[in-house]
Amino acid sequence: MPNVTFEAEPAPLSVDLDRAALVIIDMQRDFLEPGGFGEALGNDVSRLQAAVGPLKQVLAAARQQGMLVIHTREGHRPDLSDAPPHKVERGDPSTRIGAIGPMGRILVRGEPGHDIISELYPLADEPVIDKPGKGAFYQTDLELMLRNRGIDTLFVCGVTTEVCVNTTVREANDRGFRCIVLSDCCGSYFPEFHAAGLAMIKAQGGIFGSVAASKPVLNSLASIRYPARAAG
Ligand code: TIU
Repeated sequence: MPNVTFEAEPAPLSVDLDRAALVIIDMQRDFLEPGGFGEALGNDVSRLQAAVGPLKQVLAAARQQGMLVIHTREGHRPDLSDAPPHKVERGDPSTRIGAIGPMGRILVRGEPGHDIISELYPLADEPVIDKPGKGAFYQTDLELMLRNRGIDTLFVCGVTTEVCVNTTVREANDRGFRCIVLSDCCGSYFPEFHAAGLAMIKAQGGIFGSVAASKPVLNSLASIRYPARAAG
């Protein structure tokens, strides 16, 4: 596959698509719909919806290019044995992790609220990483999967910008992966944290990675011309 080049901050990038993956962080009903973990934390979950449309387009383009697509979900085993007590004990007991909400038990694997929203639902051959923490590398086999496929660059999208996206990017950066965060494909309950989360990644010459809008990346992907196949 050819390289794609596009505008990004702090500097334009050229990426070898054979070595790139799209990593979609925690686009789960528990974060985006009423009655889940995000709302239990006191947030207006509708603020995350803006990322869905652009992310849908990026997901379609990545699939068309045959790029590796990985989805993550934050959540815990039904017995909560992998949930740190200090994480579980936060907030009102009726809305804590494991409590029963309108979409099933909050942030528990296998419950409707834990699953990925229908608009971005994984295909059967796309790995889904179930993670107990904010970062996608902590206590998961994500790094092994990426190394096995020779991936060195991650396009990172999802929610929330300053929590699970930022934590994952920092983990990836320390492991030697280049991260490109697609700004309009991420979302936060707090607009100011979204802006600060992106600013922290690209500051100081790209201390954790790069930030790009989805449009230039999509345009660059769409401009790829493959050599015509020989007839017969
Ligand atoms: N609360 C918040 O902003 N985020 C999380 O708890 N998890 C993720 O970001 N996925």
